[in-house]
Formats: sequence, C-alpha cells, structure tokens
Amino acid sequence: MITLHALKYSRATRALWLLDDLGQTCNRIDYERTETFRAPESLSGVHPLGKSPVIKDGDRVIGESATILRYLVEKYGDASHQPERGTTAFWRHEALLDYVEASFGEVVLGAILPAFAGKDVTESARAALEHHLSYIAGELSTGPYLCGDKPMLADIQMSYLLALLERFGFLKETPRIAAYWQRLQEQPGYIAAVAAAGPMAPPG
Ligand SMILES: N[C@@H](CCC(=O)N[C@@H](CS)C(=O)NCC(=O)O)C(=O)O
Repeated sequence: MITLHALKYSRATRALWLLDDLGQTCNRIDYERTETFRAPESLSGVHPLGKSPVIKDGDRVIGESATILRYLVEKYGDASHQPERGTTAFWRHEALLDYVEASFGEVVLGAILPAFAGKDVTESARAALEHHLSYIAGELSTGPYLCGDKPMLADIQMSYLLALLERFGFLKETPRIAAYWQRLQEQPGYIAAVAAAGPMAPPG
C-alpha cells in the first residue's frame, strides 16, 4: 500500500480523490500547517522540498501532484482518467494536466497571496487571472469537464486552485468556471477526499 503524506488544506486532496475513484486505500500521514500556514519541518524529512503531497511506494518517493496522479493510474492499471493513449485528445489532456501547476498555479497565487494577506490585488495580477480563466472557460466548451463527459486527471488537478479562487471570491465573475467547480465538488471522489482529510481551501 502506498503512503501519502498529506498536509492540511493542500493539494494532497487530489491524490485522495483519485485513489477513491480507483477504489484504493492508502496509509495517509497527516501534517498540520504551522502558524504561518507553512508545512511543518517534519515534511522536509520526507522530501527535500518539504512540501505536500508526496507519496512513498516501496523505495519510490514521488512529489509533484501531476506526477503522483499519473503514477497512480499506471500503478493501478486505470484507463478511465485519461483519453486513449496516442490520440490527439490524449496529448491535449497531457498539456492541460501540466498546465495547472506549470502555468495556472502562479497566476492563481498572484491573486490569492495578496488576498490572503488582506492586501489589494494588483491590476496586472487580476488581468492575468482573467486571461487564464477565459482560457479555461474556452477549454470547457466541448463538455461539462475538460475532456468531455467525465472528470479526468486534469480536472482533479484543477480542483485545488479552483477551491482557492472560490474561497477568495475570484470566481464570481466567471459563471462557467464557477459552475464547473460546482460540478467537480459533486464528484464522489472529491466528496470522499474532503470528508477524509478536510477542505482544500483554508477557512475564512
Ligand atoms: N507543484 C507542487 C506544489 C506543492 C506545494 O506547493 N504544496 C503546498 C501545499 S498545497 C505546500 O506544501 N506548502 C507548504 C509550504 O510551502 O510550506 C505540486 O503540484 O504538488
């Protein structure tokens, strides 16, 4: 059984959601946030970056939530969370899965971090966020989820950032994304993950 190192209010929920979809359990080790909302020092003993999620499977220690999602579908032989390999749809999904942390994450943090600290969000941060939300809304034009009728890895990956955006009121002007986020929150795997480990976004 894999071990999941799960920080409170974190991206670890993505892995828990997928594990629930796959009907798999894990040995979950929970970590509380510090007073300054950072990861505790003990996570640095798990992975040099001291962040979560990290999974351990035998002698493998794997960080980065997108890689963890890919690892889990491969480990458990799941073909239902990615389009068919080698197709155009497969590569579009790969790009979306990587897009979430590689490009969208920093744009979201550019808006969230000032809001979290009670500061004004700069015009340029707002403009960047609007640009990305409009891109994602466009990617949703073919179905209720990013790749059609069913949530895939990229949708699971998207959830954490959407939770933060909603928490700080940034989805009010984008009804298509707000409705998408609502649909994601109705997924059984999401509901199970949040019931087990608590919400992704910090309380108000
Ligand atoms: N790109 C990484 C980001 C990991 C990350 O930043 N995790 C946050 C929690 S969501 C964390 O550990 N923050 C605590 C800290 O940096 O002190 C991923 O997708 O897993």
